[in-house]
Amino acid sequence: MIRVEVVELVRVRMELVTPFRTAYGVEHGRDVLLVRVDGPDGEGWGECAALTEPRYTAEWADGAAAVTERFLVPALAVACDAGGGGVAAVDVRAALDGIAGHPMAKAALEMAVLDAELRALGEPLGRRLGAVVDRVPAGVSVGATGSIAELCSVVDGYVTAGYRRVKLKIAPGHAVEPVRAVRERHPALALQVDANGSFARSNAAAVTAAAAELAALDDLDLLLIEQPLAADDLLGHAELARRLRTPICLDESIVSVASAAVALALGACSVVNLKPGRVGGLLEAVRIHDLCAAQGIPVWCGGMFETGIGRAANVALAALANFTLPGDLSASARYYRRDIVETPFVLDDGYLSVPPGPGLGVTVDRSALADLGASSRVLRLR
Ligand code: NPG
Repeated sequence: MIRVEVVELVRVRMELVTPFRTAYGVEHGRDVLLVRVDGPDGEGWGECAALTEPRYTAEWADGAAAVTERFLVPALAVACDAGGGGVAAVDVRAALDGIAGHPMAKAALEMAVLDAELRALGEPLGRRLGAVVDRVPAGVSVGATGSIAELCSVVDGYVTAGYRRVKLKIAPGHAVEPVRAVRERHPALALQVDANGSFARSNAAAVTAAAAELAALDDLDLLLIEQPLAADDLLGHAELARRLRTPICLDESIVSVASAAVALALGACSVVNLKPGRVGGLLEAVRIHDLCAAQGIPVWCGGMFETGIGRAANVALAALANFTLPGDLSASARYYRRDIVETPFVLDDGYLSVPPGPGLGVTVDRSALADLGASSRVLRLR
């Protein structure tokens, strides 16, 4: 329980060190939305995973900032008034769910309250979530490249840097040849692919067409094939899972514990990519982790090019027992020339350390935010 008197919305544009191409388009950087809560018990930070445009899901950074200011902060204020001026992190999601949707915006606010609560208690986030390790294996997601030679060169660089798992983007017509080239170059590398739903088609032939092309991946010893079909096509994924040997993993389809339970019941996936923002918060992510653990379904932590703030939350989450596969958890330098936390994430023998300090365990570098031209809106709750 912490008393919240102020919510600050911080916006900052951060350019990626290299543009990142997916089926959604090319990401050159992020218009980051950070949320800071403050009050007599101290402050806490959260990061919103929404990107600049609503292409991955329906959320986007400006929309998340607007819904936070106009609806979520007032809802938090009502919860604080009911709680004698304070709110417990476990109650934030319920307090916000009178507003429909906007899971990434809600997740950022919950993260900020959780960070503040834990800092006040001197408790690390990992411990609160149930972490069982103090470091997690670093994985890297590689955007689509112009040529196979370029792709192999990029992968070589990450393998040399020590990354323990590589994820490649695939799409119809660009699924097998690039992946086979990387596999031939790195026979023992932990390798997986992500289609971001690009094999989806409007007709029932989607599964047949996808299976025809993706079947060739079954000989490449991949960890998984992520989200080949549309986010809402659970039956299609279940049919595809019956036709392929490589495990199917879902990302965009899994938006809550309830949707995870349906996906597992239908056999739509046998691995789950967990992203706190996509599912509406770290605490919902833990509930999905627990559901999957009970059914023997491994999970791993996905990424949305987070800054050191969101990455600290992801690394703590990825330290839970059923995160048995490396996540899209890379060093700060893989994303940004300069991170906005005082201790950027660096690879150590292919691992990222879970920050040991209270709360997120990172300190926001406000001078870096100022240098990057960050803007701020301070909202008073009372
Ligand atoms: O390393 O944080 C990271 C990025 C990981 O590939 C990554 N994100 O499909 O999960 C994804 C992908 C992505 C999502 C890319 C949305 C672009 C938009």
